[in-house]
Amino acid sequence: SPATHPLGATHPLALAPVTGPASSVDGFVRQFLRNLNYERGVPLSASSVNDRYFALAMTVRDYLMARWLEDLRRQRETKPKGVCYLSAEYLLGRQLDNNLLASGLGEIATEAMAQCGIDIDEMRAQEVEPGLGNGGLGRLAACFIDSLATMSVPNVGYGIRYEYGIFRQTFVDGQQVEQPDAWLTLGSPWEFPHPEGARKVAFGGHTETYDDGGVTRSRWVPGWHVQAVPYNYMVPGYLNGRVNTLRLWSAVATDAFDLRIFNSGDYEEAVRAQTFAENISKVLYPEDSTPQGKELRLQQQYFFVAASISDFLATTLGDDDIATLPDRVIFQLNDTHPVIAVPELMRVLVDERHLEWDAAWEITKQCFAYTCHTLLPEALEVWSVDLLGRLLPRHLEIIYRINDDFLDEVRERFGDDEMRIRNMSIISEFPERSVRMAYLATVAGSKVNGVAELHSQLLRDKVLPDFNEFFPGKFTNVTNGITPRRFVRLANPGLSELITEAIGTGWLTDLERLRELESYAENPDFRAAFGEVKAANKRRLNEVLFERDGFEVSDGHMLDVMVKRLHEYKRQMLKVLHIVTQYESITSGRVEAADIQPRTFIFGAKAAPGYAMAKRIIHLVNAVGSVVNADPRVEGRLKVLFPPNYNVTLAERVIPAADLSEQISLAGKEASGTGNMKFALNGALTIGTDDGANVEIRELVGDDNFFLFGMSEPQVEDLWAAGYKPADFYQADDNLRRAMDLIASGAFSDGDKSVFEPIVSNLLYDDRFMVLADYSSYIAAQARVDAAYADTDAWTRSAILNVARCGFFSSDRSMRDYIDRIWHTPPML
Ligand code: T68
Repeated sequence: SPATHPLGATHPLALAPVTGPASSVDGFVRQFLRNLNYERGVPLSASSVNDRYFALAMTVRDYLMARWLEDLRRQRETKPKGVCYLSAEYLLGRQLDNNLLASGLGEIATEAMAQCGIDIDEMRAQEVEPGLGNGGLGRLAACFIDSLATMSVPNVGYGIRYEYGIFRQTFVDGQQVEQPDAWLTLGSPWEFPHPEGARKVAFGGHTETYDDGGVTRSRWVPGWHVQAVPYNYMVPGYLNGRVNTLRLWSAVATDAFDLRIFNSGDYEEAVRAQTFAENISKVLYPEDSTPQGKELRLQQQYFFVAASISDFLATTLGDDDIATLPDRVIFQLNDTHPVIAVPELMRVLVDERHLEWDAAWEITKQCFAYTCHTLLPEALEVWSVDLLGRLLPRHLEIIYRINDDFLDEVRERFGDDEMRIRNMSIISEFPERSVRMAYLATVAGSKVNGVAELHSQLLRDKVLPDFNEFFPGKFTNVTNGITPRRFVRLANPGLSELITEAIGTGWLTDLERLRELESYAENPDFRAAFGEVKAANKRRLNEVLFERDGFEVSDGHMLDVMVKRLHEYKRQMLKVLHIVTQYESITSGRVEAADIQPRTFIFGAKAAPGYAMAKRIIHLVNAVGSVVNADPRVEGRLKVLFPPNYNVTLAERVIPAADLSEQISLAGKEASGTGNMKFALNGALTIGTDDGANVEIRELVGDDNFFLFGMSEPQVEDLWAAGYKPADFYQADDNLRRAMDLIASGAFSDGDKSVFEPIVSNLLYDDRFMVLADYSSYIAAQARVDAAYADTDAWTRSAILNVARCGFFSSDRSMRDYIDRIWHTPPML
């Protein structure tokens, strides 16, 4: 009866565990054809590549389904504490290979496809990667949910199902032109829409007070609503039978909204309203460091966190006592983008669940923790009180109350130190009254963490020192990590096989075991095999670059790679100056081409569409590349390649092929970096500054296996304090002057001096990120690279040691740190 079957599963067959298809090639083929016929509605003989890709993906899904349903059932039953990761971005990369790997179906699927006369590679290529993130922060979220599933920790990743992800980058005459990323055009086989699970999200309107049995209370009278429709994605753990959920929200107009306008007879307005609502999840903002304070972005932020909290309370907490919330969930705030969740939970607890303010605040404080990903002041998000009050009037009231209570406590502790009060206030008064989201997150969060040791230390000492003093023990560090499943096993099958041959299996879920490779660095046979893997990876990269961009890459070159977002603080310009220096010294006859190591420089970088200087630098890289690549005087010695549209899929090819990893940000500016970890784990040596996680990489691999250059963070501070004059460095260094002058002369712009003049004068007279100050040290380090690369055996030895000593950078270890220090969410075994 329905009473004994609360889910209404009254048929005995519905109570039996779900079983997947048979784990055999035959079973796979049968299910694949079934999906092709019954889900796609086509016979194999008339199927398109997309049909077959869909049917294959659905078949993989079918194998994972039983686990997914079983994990959800067990969770409903045992009510463990879980992690709700709140992130505006998930840069997932392609799913097919990852899910084949996690389910252990790789070989069966390949054989099954072969038996159907299908090349599985063709279907791999069919998948459009969901680029729902800008860069490091979004990719980190994707690595974290992979690790949580692999460690069997209950987790839901909450985010936004952008209809358009990060723009597709093209180059026209060497300049970046953005194209929309219509990743859903052919559909996605990985998503499960649940329109019936939609949550209603309110916006606008005003607040009013009312009398609640003698107590005056405030409540929100919203002006408009949208529906948030969840799309679920499987997040399978690696070969452990665990499947977690990623739940991304899509915005649609509410019925009520439509109906009201429909009744007024204004059809056009009804359609406009629909479009207005759907705009909320239309497109990912491509700014990775300078939030523009756009209203739509705040709408996106509130939209997804309001839906997520409401969803968690309805589907997971259910009828349980709201006071138990901290025993059931920790909401991890991935940067400040989801921080509006703090006043939202307070609103739900106080206004909807009628808790007293103090009781609600006690619960809220325990339910949140905050990760900061930046040190750049311009990246610290603020929302004008004006805008926030218009869009979320009740939340603004709540923020004011949180701030009042907090500043009262500050006064109690430190006395009426008005300077300090102003510095710590969640509300800043200049240049306009606004809410500092990082401060709100710090006050509310049970913990605040930076993403590498140096970053966390600078957060404590420089960015939020007053808060560190006020909240002893609140600040902590969790150094970032990357998933070895995607970035070693899938991206570098050759190296993975070699590692397994040497040290056996197990390292993919216990990456510190790579230490066992250390002794192999001394083994000539192993070194030869390692070198062969690198060479094969270069050939694999060349194939892709030829196919996608028509590039022809020379064999036997050192591959020197700088791939990351284009930002002045990351200093792609330093790399350009190095290339121009080499080019100039050869073409002017001061250096013999034969005396330098043949190198191919590879760049990958998207610039925020509104970031003019970043776009100019892209133009310059392409311009330098055109000239260098066409000049017979450096042929076979220097080559510059800049494949457009660097994304996760390309990263998986480029990184395993690299010899040299460029991590050259100004010390104190890169919070962590994660590309740096991917390169080291794939056997590239790093040339880098003492910044972000580079510091930890160098400590682990040792100074002999890392090319350090540049000022340290304290030296940077000192030079600033002393009054930095970049022109002095220009005057003092002949090589630097020649390189800058060559750019200024129009040599890379058909004689037109104006094209790159803004770059040159910016470096000479401003140079916020001290490119010129670090130039000579960088050039000297590059000379050491050249010399080291000439000794192939020694280089390979260093590369092996990089792999062996970087197991620490597994995102499994990051997750363990979060669990031990912040979340306290044991695995469900
Ligand atoms: C990056 N931040 C850090 N931000 O720059 C990098 N920002 O050092 C670190 O390794 C990584 O986070 C992971 O911790 C970002 O990627 C963004 O993408 C971003 C997006 C929107 C708004 C602000």
